[in-house]
Amino acid sequence: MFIRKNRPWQSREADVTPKGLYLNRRSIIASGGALALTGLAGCEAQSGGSSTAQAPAATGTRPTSGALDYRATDYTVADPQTPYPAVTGYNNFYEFGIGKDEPARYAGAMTTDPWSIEVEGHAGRTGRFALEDVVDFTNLEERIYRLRCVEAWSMVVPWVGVPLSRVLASFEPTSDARYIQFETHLDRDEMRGTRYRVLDWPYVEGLRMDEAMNELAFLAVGLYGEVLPNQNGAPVRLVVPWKYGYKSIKSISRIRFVSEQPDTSWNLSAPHEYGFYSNVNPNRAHPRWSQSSERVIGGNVFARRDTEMFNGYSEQVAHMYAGMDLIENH
Ligand SMILES: Nc1nc2c(c(=O)[nH]1)N[C@H]1C(S)=C(S)[C@@H](COP(=O)(O)O)O[C@H]1N2
Ligand SMILES: [Mo]
Repeated sequence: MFIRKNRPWQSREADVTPKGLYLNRRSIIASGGALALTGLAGCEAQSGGSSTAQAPAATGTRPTSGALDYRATDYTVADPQTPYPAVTGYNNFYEFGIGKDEPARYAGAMTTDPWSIEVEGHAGRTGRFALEDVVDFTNLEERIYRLRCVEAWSMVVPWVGVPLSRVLASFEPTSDARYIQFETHLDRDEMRGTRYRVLDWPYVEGLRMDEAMNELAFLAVGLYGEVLPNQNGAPVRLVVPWKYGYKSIKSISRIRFVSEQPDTSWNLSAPHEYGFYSNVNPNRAHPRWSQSSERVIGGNVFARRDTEMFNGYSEQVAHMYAGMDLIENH
């Protein structure tokens, strides 16, 4: 179905695209006070552990490599899927470095088995759950979604996973749970990028409860029909296709049901540039570049397309923001 050897796309991109054409966030690191490269912060590393609690609707087993069983769905787009070498070779996962090629080179060091998720806050079922007790690997589906990075590039990725709403409901959130915060695993030894304070680790993200329960919000455990590669956020990551890519937090190890709008990593680091909502919006330029179009990764180096409101998912999500000023609430 796809060719992995030689990484044809990767070499083409690296060799041909002039450096100055990249839109990225490295300039923040050079200029941002909060982002000084001051080394280790002394946080205690977390580690996976055994399950002590059992969530409903999961079978307790999961494959850790190779093909997954899943079914197709109607969630797809007209544009071609981004080739596998690009999806798995051009990544943002700052815990492994800020270069696009660094996650593929270094994320293999991350231990993903065993994996557990700590569930906290306003929910009936809290505690530490093994991943295989949170996600039912016998009931996976494929969703082909657009991914739009705030850096003005995009991909189309065939994810495999489960609706986020199903997983969240299994924890029986109470009426005080108005937002959800997600946290990425943090292991200072295995995640070499975390020795630099480019962000305040661990990486955190969040959604309003209705956003989290929206039909499009997805928890991915695979792509292209196989177990998620580490660089794409193994063993479980969020996919929120109508928001900029940084909302789709990788390698989730903690879920908090909270009543107030939670901290999110990019908002903490540069609030003027990255808001809590981060809905894809071609009408709101990033302070340092336009968001009206995007570079299509994986094909012709110069291929571009117009960016769509909510990344093309208005029909499913626009109602959640009725009456809101989406420039102010960016
Ligand atoms: N923990 C964590 N999650 C993360 C990031 C990160 O640096 N750390 N980068 C985000 C950004 S900016 C994007 S565009 C997507 C990229 O996902 P992909 O590499 O699977 O395409 O992951 C998001 N999730
Ligand atoms: Mo991104």
